[in-house]
Amino acid sequence: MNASIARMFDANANRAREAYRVLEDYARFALASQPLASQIKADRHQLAEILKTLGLSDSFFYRDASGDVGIGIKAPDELRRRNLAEVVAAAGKRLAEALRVMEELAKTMRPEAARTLESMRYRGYTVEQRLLRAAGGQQHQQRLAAVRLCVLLTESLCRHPWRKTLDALLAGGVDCVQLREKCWADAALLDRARVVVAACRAAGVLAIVNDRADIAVLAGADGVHLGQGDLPCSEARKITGSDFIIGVSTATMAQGREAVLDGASYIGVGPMFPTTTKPELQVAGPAYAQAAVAEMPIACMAIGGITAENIGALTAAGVTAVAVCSAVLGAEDPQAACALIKSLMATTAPQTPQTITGIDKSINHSTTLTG
Ligand code: TZP
Ligand code: MG
Repeated sequence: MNASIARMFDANANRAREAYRVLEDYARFALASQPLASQIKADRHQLAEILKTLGLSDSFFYRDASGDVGIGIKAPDELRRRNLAEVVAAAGKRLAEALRVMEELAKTMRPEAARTLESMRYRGYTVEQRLLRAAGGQQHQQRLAAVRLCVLLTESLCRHPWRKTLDALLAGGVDCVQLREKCWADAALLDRARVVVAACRAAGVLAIVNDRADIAVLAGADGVHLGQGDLPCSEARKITGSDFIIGVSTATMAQGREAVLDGASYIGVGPMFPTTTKPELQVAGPAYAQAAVAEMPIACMAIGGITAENIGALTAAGVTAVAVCSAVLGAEDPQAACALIKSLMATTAPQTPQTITGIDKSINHSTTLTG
């Protein structure tokens, strides 16, 4: 046994084991994700097997911590982690580095072991990405679970000037504003989005842009809302990153499930009732909302033709969040219309998003991640 190789292997096996432990504990205790935790545990055990096949199980005999010249060398960022997501990211990076070093060393011994270490490194990237995505998703779920009323803001549907209307929504207790201007030029949409985002941020209200992930990101919005014909959620995430709300319109359970697996933060469910705002759509009805709320592990926002008069059918179906357009924008008093809908929603219990355990089905897929 080459002592230098054994010593390097020992150091990097320790690094990898520690990193696996951090990731595993995060999956287990923070996310309660059984599939992710067991995947990480399986890889940790596979590392022990590799060490065995390379005859390195006892490499700790070569350990010499007191003679390690690198022990006092510290980078300034090593002691700084702002949140759990940064702890996970640091562990993911350490894992990849350690596996890469072992992979190179294994090439001098058994190329098959090097290949296995390489595939473990790639699995590590995927697991880290999934953990971080789920971490971002958890924060979103908390904010989205508190949403009772989202208003879709379209200037042409406002009875009063749009800016006054926005102020009325904010004063009326809206929880989320979705800017929905379908045919505007990009520059005008970006300008409008920036104004809406600033006003919402000042009021502590979520701001979402319809259709356009690029404009949503540029405007500093909290999220983007996508229809069935827009960018798929997993593609939009390449623009927005994981720390961004993505809502997806759905009209059936199949579309709802697909949106969840594609990484949506919430789904719009509808239309609940006939609507003049989007008359071409077939009504999905409160039965769909009821089924979606019962099954989906993410927030569900009922939408389409919702008014103070028909909202009772939705609250009775377990709906806790509604998205409304014409009933508020076209009201003589949009502030009062918001406040009324909010009060009708107030008696509903908060949505309790499930852990990601229930939707985390594609752990062995190397493609799209969920969470
Ligand atoms: N998606 C499904 S129904 C709908 C959208 C955008 C329209 C919602 O507007 P309204 O006026 O509240 O029916
Ligand atoms: Mg759209």
